[in-house]
Amino acid sequence: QNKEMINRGLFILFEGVDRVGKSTQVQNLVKFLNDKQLSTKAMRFPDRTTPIGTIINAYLQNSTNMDDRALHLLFSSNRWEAKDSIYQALNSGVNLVVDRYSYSGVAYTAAKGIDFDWCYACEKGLPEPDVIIYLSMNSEDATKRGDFGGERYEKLEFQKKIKDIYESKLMTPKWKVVDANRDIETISKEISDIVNKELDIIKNKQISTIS
Ligand code: 2DT
Ligand code: MG
Repeated sequence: QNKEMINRGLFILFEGVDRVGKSTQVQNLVKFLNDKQLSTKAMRFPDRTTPIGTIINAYLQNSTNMDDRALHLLFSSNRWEAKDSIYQALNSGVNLVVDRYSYSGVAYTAAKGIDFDWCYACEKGLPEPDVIIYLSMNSEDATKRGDFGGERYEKLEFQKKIKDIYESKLMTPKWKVVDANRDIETISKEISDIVNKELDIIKNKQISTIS
């Protein structure tokens, strides 16, 4: 009976290519919400701490090779294995701020030339984010940022393909596009304004699934 009195948590997702500042903005939003006494947790995909995540990590760090579709299914499994804990958090009123999810999965594998619908199929049925914040930036500028180039996918031409798939095939009018080529505080302020608005609208809606 107590359960009905708890508003469910919001599922807030950050998407975008490498080095646009997703992790920084996730941290800032988690802090912003917790400071408002709204219990909030960060989550990220791939979750490299699970057995499946360990295999993914080895691939990303170039220490193993793998068939592209086999790898894609591992990234997807890495979300399916988190499904119960996602529902558990949201249903107990905890907001989740998530760094990458199904849309990264589709964009990165489809950018290798693998059929878009095939890539999307294994995501269907996963809990769907309430808010998707897409950090947008010119690929040349993103690739010049610190630390770029260390992992498998961090090559300019590939990053451009990923950006194109996000923007021409995945993005819907529901996505909030945020210009990531500004200072951190300006971006954080825009994002917290967006989330503040969504908090009231969404908290009474049921969690949907990706279809
Ligand atoms: P980070 O740099 O954010 O740790 O991501 N990726 C991610 C995929 O190819 N498929 C997926 O499903 C996900 C979630 C994006 C590591 C890299 O893994 C890519 C960059
Ligand atoms: Mg990375």
